[in-house]
Amino acid sequence: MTDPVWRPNACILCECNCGIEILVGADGRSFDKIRGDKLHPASQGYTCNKALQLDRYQNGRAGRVTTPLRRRPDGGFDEIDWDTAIAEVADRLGRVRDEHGGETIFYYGGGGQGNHLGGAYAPATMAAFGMRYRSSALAQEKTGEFWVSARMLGLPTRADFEHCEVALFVGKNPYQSHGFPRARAVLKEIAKDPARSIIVIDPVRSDTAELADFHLQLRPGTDLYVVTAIAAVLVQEQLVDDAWLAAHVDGLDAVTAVLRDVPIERYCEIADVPEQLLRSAARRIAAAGSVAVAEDLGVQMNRDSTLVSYVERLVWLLTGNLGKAGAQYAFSSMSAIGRDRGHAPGQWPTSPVAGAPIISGLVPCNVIADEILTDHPRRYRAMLVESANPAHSLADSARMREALEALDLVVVIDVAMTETARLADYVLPAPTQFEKFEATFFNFDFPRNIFHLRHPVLAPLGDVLPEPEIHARLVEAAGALGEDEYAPLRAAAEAGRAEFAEAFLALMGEPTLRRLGAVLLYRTLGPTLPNDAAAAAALWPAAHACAAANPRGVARAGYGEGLTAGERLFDAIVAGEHAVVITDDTPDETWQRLKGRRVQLDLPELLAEVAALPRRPLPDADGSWPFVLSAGERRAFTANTIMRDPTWRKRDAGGMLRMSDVDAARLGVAAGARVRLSTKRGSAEVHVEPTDRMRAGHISLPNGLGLTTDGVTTGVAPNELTASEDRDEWVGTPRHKHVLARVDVL
Ligand SMILES: Nc1nc2c(c(=O)[nH]1)N[C@H]1C(S)=C(S)[C@@H](COP(=O)(O)OP(=O)(O)OC[C@H]3O[C@@H](n4cnc5c(=O)[nH]c(N)nc54)[C@H](O)[C@@H]3O)O[C@H]1N2
Ligand SMILES: Nc1nc2c(c(=O)[nH]1)N[C@H]1C(S)=C(S)[C@@H](COP(=O)(O)OP(=O)(O)OC[C@H]3O[C@@H](n4cnc5c(=O)[nH]c(N)nc54)[C@H](O)[C@@H]3O)O[C@H]1N2
Ligand code: SF4
Ligand SMILES: [Mo]
Repeated sequence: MTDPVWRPNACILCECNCGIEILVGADGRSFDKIRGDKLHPASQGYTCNKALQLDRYQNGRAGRVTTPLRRRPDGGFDEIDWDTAIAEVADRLGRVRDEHGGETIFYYGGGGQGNHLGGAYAPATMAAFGMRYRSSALAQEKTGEFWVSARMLGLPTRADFEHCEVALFVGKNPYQSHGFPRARAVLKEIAKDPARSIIVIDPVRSDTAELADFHLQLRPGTDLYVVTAIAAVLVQEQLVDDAWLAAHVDGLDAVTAVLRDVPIERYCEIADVPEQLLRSAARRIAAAGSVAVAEDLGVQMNRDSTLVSYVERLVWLLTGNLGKAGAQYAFSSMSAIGRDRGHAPGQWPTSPVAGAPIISGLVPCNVIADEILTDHPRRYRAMLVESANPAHSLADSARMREALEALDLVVVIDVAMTETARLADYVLPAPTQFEKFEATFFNFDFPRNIFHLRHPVLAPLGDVLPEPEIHARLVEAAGALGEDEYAPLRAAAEAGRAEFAEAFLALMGEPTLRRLGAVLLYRTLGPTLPNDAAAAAALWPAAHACAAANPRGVARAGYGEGLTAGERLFDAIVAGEHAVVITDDTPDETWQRLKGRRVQLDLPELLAEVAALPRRPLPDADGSWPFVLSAGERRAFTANTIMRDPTWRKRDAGGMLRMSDVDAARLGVAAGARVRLSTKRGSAEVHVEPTDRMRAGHISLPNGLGLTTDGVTTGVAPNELTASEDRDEWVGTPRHKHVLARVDVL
């Protein structure tokens, strides 16, 4: 692979996964140049500043692990071979299962921003060892939104910013964090078009707010007052879309009754937002032909997060912004992410120790340590971590470390010696995302949705194994699958895809085999796939499920109809190195996906909270914690903990604490001054960046810093300062953006 050709792939640093082309150097390893891939159907050649730094992930001081490791009693690690690693890990997982039950082995992760293909094989490993409980980062951000969506609409939605008249961002800074294709370009297009508007609700004058026509720069943590006031303006000024509501929703009267009584002026005072500005923004939403809305961590990791997700949906539903161009839409998908059943509280499944709600199959991240650090008989005893760094990314890192140390066994599958891997008993090293087949399931675009199976662009370094192979070997070592199951399927696969489908479906009637299905496919269908793409085998049922669930969009994308459509879709995904369009929808497809269901506006428990809001006491000012800290802001050079080489940051190298220049002047600190930042949970030294973009009393730290590479730690790890009990009342998501704090000048 040393020919100097541009090889198509994707950026792995945020969920957009923009298509890129990489020019691999003559050494066969260095990324000499990276550019946007114009043929990519979603990103169309776009990248942001971060993609150009991907060589630092592949070849930088990234702390790569290139051979399996086993921890010694003294805390050091020994290199071991794969046969030993797999045999010992399977044996020790088996012992935990035999002594305490498989459900005490917890699975965490399954993919970062760019790699979900390996995680698609994890359910087989879970089945082989009787594992039941799992979680991932989604359970510290999106589960509130999933739950509210499931109950109101029965499915998740996204928004069409490219075609909207008005874009509304609630606690979301897409100029830096993206979240939809070509975000910076789309934002600039809206900003310069006098017929279109951007509305931003954010206490910070973020890069997105800089482009906004309406910036509601609220007091941190008061979003519930602001979104409720906006919804109330719609009702009280009779700006709701009555005809649309009559045709599509239930529960309007209950919602109207609550919103009619909302004291808008008082809520604006509480949030410190000018009432006229808020009313104008609400009127702009009502007058628009289409409104696209995104909420994100600024509210999802904050006070009242689930309630805000609910009321924010009321705002766009009251104005009829669903199922038309430029508004919210239901998307096609190759996975079931976020497609939950909308259990009412009391009916949802719960975690074994803390009794926390399990939404979308995920235990809330903030209770994981509680589920371990206890003498409860059902506590977790072991953990398998795949492509995640919970010792860094979950609330209260100190307690998380204690929890990991308390387990009988921790196994980490990663590319690097992360904060979590250092605490593991075994580290199983994987090829990087450019050394293997990889894909993500975070594609929710509309009207044309895509899927991208990325091919390896260089050879794996050292003695690493791709995740599907690791899972297959663990499943086999557990004795769950072997030649007895593989042989007949292999024979069928050699006879042809139709014969294979028949043989495979016959086996899937057996529930145990069904859960092992991904590995069965990998070992039997896998070897028949072109380009050695065995890892893509798990996409075969996914393609069929996508074709069955989205027949019109799949047909319009050119794959035909009926059973052959799934087969053709799969073949197209596997055939080339470029992303393919999987569905090509018409704007009304959302209504087909809703299948005639009416939208439920009245979620009684949540609406009762909104009704009670006027009587809710405001939090007392706490003189010992005068600041609100947002712990984990997305900036120009942050990318969760995927980039471990600190030199990738071209600006803000050490991750400054941003603070309003008013506070900086009051404290007498200049740019770059060192201060001590403390919360009830921890304290750290950090440099200050005074800015006129922040409100007095609000401070902000970047996410993904505080990583230790080559023994050097750069910046502050935000979760040294957060506490796991600071979480949402409903779904348990953390309040990382609202941590009470103190700043002492050094
Ligand atoms: N550059 C970069 N991009 C990324 C990532 C990255 O690490 N770096 N990570 C990716 C991931 S995993 C995710 S989940 C997304 C997250 O993307 P975002 O949610 O957009 O990112 P954040 O910067 O965490 O928070 C967004 C905004 O919330 C605001 N905020 C803080 N407090 C409040 C409040 O009280 N109310 C309101 N309304 N807003 C508030 C902040 O000022 C900030 O502008 O980004 C993705 N994209
Ligand atoms: N205080 C605070 N905490 C936060 C946030 C915040 O805003 N504030 N944000 C939260 C959010 S939204 C998120 S999404 C999480 C992110 O946190 P995590 O879900 O823990 O994941 P990442 O930091 O993205 O780390 C991904 C891991 O994958 C590894 N990796 C990279 N490529 C591969 C590969 O090919 N195979 C394998 N097996 N591993 C690979 C990387 O080395 C890294 O260890 O953090 C959360 N934590
Ligand atoms: S970090 Fe930038 S280039 Fe990479 S996927 Fe996200 S938006 Fe695209
Ligand atoms: Mo995230």
